[in-house]
Amino acid sequence: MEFNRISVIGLGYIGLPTAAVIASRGIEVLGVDSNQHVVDTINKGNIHIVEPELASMVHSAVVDGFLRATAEPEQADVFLIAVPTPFKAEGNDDHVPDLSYIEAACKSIAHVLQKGNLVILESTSPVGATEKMAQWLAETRPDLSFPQYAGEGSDIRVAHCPERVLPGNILQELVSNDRVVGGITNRCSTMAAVFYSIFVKGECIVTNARTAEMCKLTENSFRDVNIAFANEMSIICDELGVDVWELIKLANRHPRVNILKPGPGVGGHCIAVDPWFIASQAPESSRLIKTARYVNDEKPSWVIRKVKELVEEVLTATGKYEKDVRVACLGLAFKANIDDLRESPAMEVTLELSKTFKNQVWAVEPYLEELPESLSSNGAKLVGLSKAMESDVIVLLVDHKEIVDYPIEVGPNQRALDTRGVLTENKVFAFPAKG
Ligand code: SAJ
Repeated sequence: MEFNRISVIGLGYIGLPTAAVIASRGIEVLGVDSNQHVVDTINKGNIHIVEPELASMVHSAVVDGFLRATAEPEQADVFLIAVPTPFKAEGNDDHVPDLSYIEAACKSIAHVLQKGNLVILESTSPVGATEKMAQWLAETRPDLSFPQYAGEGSDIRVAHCPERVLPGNILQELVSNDRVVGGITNRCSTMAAVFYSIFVKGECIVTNARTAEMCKLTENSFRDVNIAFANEMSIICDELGVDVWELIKLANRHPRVNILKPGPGVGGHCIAVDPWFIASQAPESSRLIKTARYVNDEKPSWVIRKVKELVEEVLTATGKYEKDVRVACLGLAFKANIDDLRESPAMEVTLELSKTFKNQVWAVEPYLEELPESLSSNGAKLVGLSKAMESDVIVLLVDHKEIVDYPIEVGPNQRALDTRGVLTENKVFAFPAKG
């Protein structure tokens, strides 16, 4: 089978880098996105998201004629679906995944499908989504045979291959990570694995579609549960007067202990979302997974309470009026060294503080040129690190390189809450010292 023309449906944080990497191998890629602004931006050789090295890769791919964007699907050999899988409507306590974007993508490509095509779902999905996708395609194209009915000899092959790349390091991980490929049939899996081997240097490991779906959800749930443990330890240690950062360094000296880092909460659109896909399908049995979600979701409120206590301490120590206190929040992104504010616990903390302490919050975010309206409308101001050092309470929320490298000193009348362990001295001395 030849892979001469690849169509990527959904040109977001996963679809666009994937399209660019494939195009950089000299293969024709057609990117499809329903947002005309995204299509126009890419066709001009520009990008609408921030990811290291992506801009130059997309620019070259467009200029060299290997990457083109369009709002309407066209014929191709392989269709990669990388559309969002959010929760259903806001306020949905059951966190049921919304597959409507996948359904719409299937319906949009169905009319251009040809015998021999391979359709791969990359979106993180609940177990059974790939089977549903195959069903939606089959319903729209009764003239073609699909693997769920025709087995190995089907006209169209369908597989799931979840994306597993880390924002901030996407272009490297797209190539170096192993891929888990789960087809509706063995032939679907093999064909998808051969396709990925065009640009993936890691191994392509073959399984079935349901296991591949569950594998992705399991990876992110594993990380969420482990971060919840670290976050819970940080709260317990605060109560018991133990430095959690020193504690974790010491405990991690044990050969079978590897505790992750506490933080202000878990952000992003993956780790805080995917565990719910498991919980919504197995609600009775997912007790640990759900508890981890609650622990991580409650961490920003704990941070906010601690900051309010520190403001009280400053008032007592200095005799200042509350209206004269300044709170500096260092970092707004959902994690270090990226500009992404979506689902960011640092944003949640800063927003709440800016409402409580109107016109008194200073925010530092090296990756922003202006503050989001939600913060500026509450009188928060974007400042540099040196100005932030003049504040009364310093709240360190994101360990961006610029913040870690800055020599932060907390004066006698100042207070600091370090949610990322940046200010903690290295108190773990090995003896005899290794030279
Ligand atoms: N975090 C901590 N402490 C830690 C590690 C992370 O508080 O020790 C926080 C971060 O600050 C951030 C959140 O967790 O707010 C998530 O960050 P992350 O770096 O753990 O993960 P993401 O969301 O950027 O990417 C994850 C990755 N999954 C795993 O590492 C298992 C990535 O490989 C997936 O492709 C991605 O989710 C995805 O798209 O699903």
